[in-house]
Amino acid sequence: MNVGITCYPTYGGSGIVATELSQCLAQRGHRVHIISSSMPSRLLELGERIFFHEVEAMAYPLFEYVPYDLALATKMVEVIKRENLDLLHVHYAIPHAISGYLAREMIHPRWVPVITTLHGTDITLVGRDHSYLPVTQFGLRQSDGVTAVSHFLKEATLEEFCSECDIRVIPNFVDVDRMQRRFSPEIHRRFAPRGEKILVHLSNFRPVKRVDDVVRVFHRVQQQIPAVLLMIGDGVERSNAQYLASELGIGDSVFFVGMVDAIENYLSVCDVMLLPSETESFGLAALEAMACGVPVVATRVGGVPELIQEGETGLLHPVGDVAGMAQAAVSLLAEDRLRQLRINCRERSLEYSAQHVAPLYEAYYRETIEKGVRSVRTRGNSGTVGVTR
Ligand code: GMT
Repeated sequence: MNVGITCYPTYGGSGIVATELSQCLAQRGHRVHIISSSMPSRLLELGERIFFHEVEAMAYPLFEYVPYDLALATKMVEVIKRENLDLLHVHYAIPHAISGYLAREMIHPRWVPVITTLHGTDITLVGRDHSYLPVTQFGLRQSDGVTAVSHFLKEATLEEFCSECDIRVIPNFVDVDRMQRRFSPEIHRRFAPRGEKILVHLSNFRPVKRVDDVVRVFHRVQQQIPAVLLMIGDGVERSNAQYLASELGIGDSVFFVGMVDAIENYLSVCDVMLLPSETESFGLAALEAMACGVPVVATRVGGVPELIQEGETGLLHPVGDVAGMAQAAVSLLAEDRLRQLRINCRERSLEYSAQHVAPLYEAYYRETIEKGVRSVRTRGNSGTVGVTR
């Protein structure tokens, strides 16, 4: 197949999933065209079957905001026509589903299906805001296929956005060959020279991640056992978290390493991940940690309980339960328990391997194309309607 993929290129779960999927599809023989504002941060390299098309959105003094969604739709049309795409797959509904819809209408009477993958905050946070809700609903209804990364997200979407939408759950996945525990004594020594336990948090440091809670949980843990905290990623809440760590007198034990390329090298030296989010539709960072044998202390929100099995691969607590999460982390860090948890985590992550999940997307692509071709035929090539149950 010849597939167009659109995503946010920045450090965030939806962009990571889209990029990993692109690489996977290319390895499986498809031609993949990434259409985005810049090269996705996780894209390791372009290859024979993977191409990048940059969206150039012209600024003009009249525009207070550059109309990126229109420039994206225009680029989509250009790529569909020039590269003869079979399908457009957009990640994160806002505004990508709308740009995809516009592109599909602009190429009429030709037709390519648009599949929208919902990642979480496009429904649970941003999409829910009245300034975006009707247009997000419209984008979903007009998509030829909609997928969600967890059952939680599917149900939330059906309930609040589109009760008649037919949504396929295709979970997030991880490249289990790349993401695996390869312990580096050098990296371990750099952060834990006295053999301290290493707790880790990995995110885009948005308010929804409750990064302050990470620091507060760690503060309690290190009062009980020698430990350090590795903060991987970057975002608006980083400086607040840094300030809090120094206020609590633990600044020297908290390492903010920013965005790093090979996160598996860092995760491989860690003992427990902290993910105290307000909401989390899936929790890709948790899956990546698990693939590297790291159990997770998280909040019991959204799709997290679908991934993390209580007591087997981690422990879950209510949002804001700093004391509970600290106790949970201490209990997981007991050496005997940790050994078994590491094995469980790795085993669980194998159920979410790219080898398992990429074929689900492929099958869905084929189904959607086939369904669309049929519907175009029956409607005399007059375009498609949105997918309904
Ligand atoms: O972080 C966001 O605001 C959006 C998105 C992203 O791009 O990181 O995160 C969501 O998508 C990830 C990939 O599917 C999921 O693993 C995250 O759970 C989800 N974030 C939230 O629901 C907060």
